[in-house]
Amino acid sequence: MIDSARPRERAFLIALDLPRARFDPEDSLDELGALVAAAGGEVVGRATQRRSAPDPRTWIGKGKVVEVATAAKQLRCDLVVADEELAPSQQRALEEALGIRVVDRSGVIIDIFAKHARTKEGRVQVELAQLQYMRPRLRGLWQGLSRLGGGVGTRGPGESLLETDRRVIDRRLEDLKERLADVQKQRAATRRSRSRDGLFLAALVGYTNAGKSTLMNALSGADVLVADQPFATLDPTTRRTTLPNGTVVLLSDTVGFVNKLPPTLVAAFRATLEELEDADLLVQVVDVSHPNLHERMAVVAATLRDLGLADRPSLIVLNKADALRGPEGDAMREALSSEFPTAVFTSASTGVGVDELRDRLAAEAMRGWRRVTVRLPYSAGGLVQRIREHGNLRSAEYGEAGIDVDAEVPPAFAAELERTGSEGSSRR
Ligand SMILES: Nc1nc2c(ncn2[C@@H]2O[C@H](COP(=O)(O)OP(=O)(O)OP(=O)(O)O)[C@@H](O)[C@H]2O)c(=O)[nH]1
Ligand SMILES: [Mg+2]
Repeated sequence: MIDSARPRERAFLIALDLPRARFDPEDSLDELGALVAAAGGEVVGRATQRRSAPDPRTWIGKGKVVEVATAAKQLRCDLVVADEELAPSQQRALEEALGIRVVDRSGVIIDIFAKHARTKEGRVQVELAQLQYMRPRLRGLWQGLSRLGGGVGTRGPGESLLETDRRVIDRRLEDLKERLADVQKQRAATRRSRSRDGLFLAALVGYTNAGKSTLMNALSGADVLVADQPFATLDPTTRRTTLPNGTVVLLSDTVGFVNKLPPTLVAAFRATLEELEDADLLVQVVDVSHPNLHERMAVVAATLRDLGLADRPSLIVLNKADALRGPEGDAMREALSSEFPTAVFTSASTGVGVDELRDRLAAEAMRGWRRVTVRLPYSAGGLVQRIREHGNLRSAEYGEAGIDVDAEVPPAFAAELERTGSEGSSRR
């Protein structure tokens, strides 16, 4: 939607100031500006309009249309970007009224995803979202083309051409959905084998650019991409890591959230987000250096609710704590400590607080573990190694009658050990 192959397209941003909006419109426009920049555009102007509701036809009101059209012309803009997903008819009407190409927030976000998708799965998901988004907007796209006066459709395309395109898109959508279903099957298989392994899974979630990937690297020695831009991570990564008490856990890094995440993207990335369904713990990473951190936390909470994950145990990590400097920073730190008494402060990029986070993860992983003392037959000696990996082996004594084991392990594993061994046969 934003052509990143050409010199940076000049964008004029518009937002509505509606009652009960989660973000202040100026803050939301700042964020939209960052999104437009990540998509390859350059912001040259912006405007907001206070309204009780969007104009059903052109989203912004009549007077504002004239104002924006004049400003955009003066600033030699290539496009106007609306800070909300517009109905296809609104987008068309606004384009006509302004006489300039109109892109909406969803279009920009989908663009960034398309730019950043690396794996086959990521590409399939993005294309699916793109086509679903574009399909009802085809007519507008065609009109845009004909206005450019290019060879195709200078006389305006016939409805039949549009129909052909819809059919092509529908066929492609079917194809993509099938491929995604295959991917989902594979994922489910991996998940099943992992759950058999019984490892504790902690998933890093949070607003985009909060530092999830940096934290993933700091905690697990992984080497996932870190970048100061929205949606650097699209494809989930899972790594095993050993915590201070010897516990092995899985850590999972995944796509970040943003305010007004396009519904077609959420649907298409369901497979990726399903990774979160298995998580024993959601590690909510918050960027404390951002002025809108509370609004962003509310977006994350709402997104988790939409994904059915509101009740999952979670641990709040207040990241980028190195940015809290001076008296103001100290006051902020204090306020956050009392607001989130169980949260951990970290600086993923300098490593401060990461050890404490490791300890907290270990404690979370051990919550609900049971202490078992059993005598295992030598034929089940392999279990001792598994205890080392998945639990805490306090002692193992190799006697004539078997191995006397004293350990703390996850409940399911405890039951398995008790079935295999003879109970209470060890000392104490
Ligand atoms: N000052 C400071 N910067 C940090 C810290 N942690 C991460 N960053 C920076 O924040 C930016 C985003 O970091 P990422 O780890 O890519 O963030 P993310 O949450 O994975 O972002 P997405 O994958 O895009 O959703 C990068 O420029 C990091 O270097 C921190 O503790 N302090
Ligand atoms: Mg990331």
